[in-house]
Amino acid sequence: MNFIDEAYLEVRAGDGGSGASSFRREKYIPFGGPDGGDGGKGGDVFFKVNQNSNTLIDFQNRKVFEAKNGQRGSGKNKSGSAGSDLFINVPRGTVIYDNLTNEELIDCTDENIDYLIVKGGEGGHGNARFKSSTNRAPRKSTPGFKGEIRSLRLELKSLADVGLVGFPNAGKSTFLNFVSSAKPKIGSYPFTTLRPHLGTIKGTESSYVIADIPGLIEGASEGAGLGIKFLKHISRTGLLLIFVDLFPSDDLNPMKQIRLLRKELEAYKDNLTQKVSWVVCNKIDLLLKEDIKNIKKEIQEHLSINENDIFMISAATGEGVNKLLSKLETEIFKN
Ligand SMILES: Nc1nc2c(ncn2[C@@H]2O[C@H](COP(=O)(O)OP(=O)(O)OP(=O)(O)O)[C@@H](O)[C@H]2O)c(=O)[nH]1
Ligand SMILES: [Mg+2]
Repeated sequence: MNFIDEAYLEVRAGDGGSGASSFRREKYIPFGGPDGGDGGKGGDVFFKVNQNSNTLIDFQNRKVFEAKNGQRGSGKNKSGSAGSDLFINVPRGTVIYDNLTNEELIDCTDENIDYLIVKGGEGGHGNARFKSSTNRAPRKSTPGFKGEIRSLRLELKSLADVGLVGFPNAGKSTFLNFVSSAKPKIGSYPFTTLRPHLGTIKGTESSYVIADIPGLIEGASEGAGLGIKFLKHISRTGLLLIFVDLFPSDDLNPMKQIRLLRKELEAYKDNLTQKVSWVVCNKIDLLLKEDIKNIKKEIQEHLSINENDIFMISAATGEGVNKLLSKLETEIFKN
């Protein structure tokens, strides 16, 4: 599985080059003045969003990222050249923390921005700078300044508008396959999905993104199953779809599923229950019309969920899916 959503690394900006101490030496000018140039500035380090990447796997092996040092100055007032900057590509939605203080530094969301993380040191001054009326032949020059160094933690929190949560096998991936061109694997066994998948839905006016994550099970918040570590990928979505399996293989009836899922979401640190969440009951193709109606009523009444927030669909046949999609679009773009 080459999906990695956390990484640790060190970034080092380049040091400034030192200033030169030098005197003009030319024919016929026996005592030339100081002509040592300044050192070049060290390179900066930036983060940049790479839209084609969705994992931090590149940081598994490489831990140190360094920009180039500035060159030293030289005679004839020649400044050293600046060290080149370093650009580190990360997936969209990567949040960068200071690993020592845990402070959030940058949220890499915009592919048009170069996010500066550490600044290169300024170059030192050459001795030409120190010439004055009282000292016409200074030897003094200064070293360059050190580049900044920072130890970082990177966390990928996918950016999606809608998140799918549900027990394994509820049909989340089948749904994403049906509505988008994303192709997460579908399986008749639990834990088919092992990493988040993002699918883009082309709405009537704009597109939006749905995130499918691995299924949750009871006790997920305490680490059971694949645990809740993937919930961070839906922590930034405005809307959650709680996927319910209407044809579960065990005794997890729909009401039980919703109750347990709500409990796990509540236990998550960002308290995901504060989001807008709708209930999506899947696999209606396997049930009688009468039963579908009753289940919906039961959910409405026993869990006090608004009728408009419950959807009965079949991700296999597509029944009810268009209605859900059009409501989703309205909700997402209502502002
Ligand atoms: N009859 C019927 N079967 C469905 C429907 N949706 C999904 N399935 C089946 O249910 C099984 C599980 O589907 P997945 O989409 O892999 O379920 P998931 O929720 O993504 O499961 P995990 O990745 O394990 O969390 C597969 O065998 C699907 O073919 C549906 O609407 N009707
Ligand atoms: Mg799946």
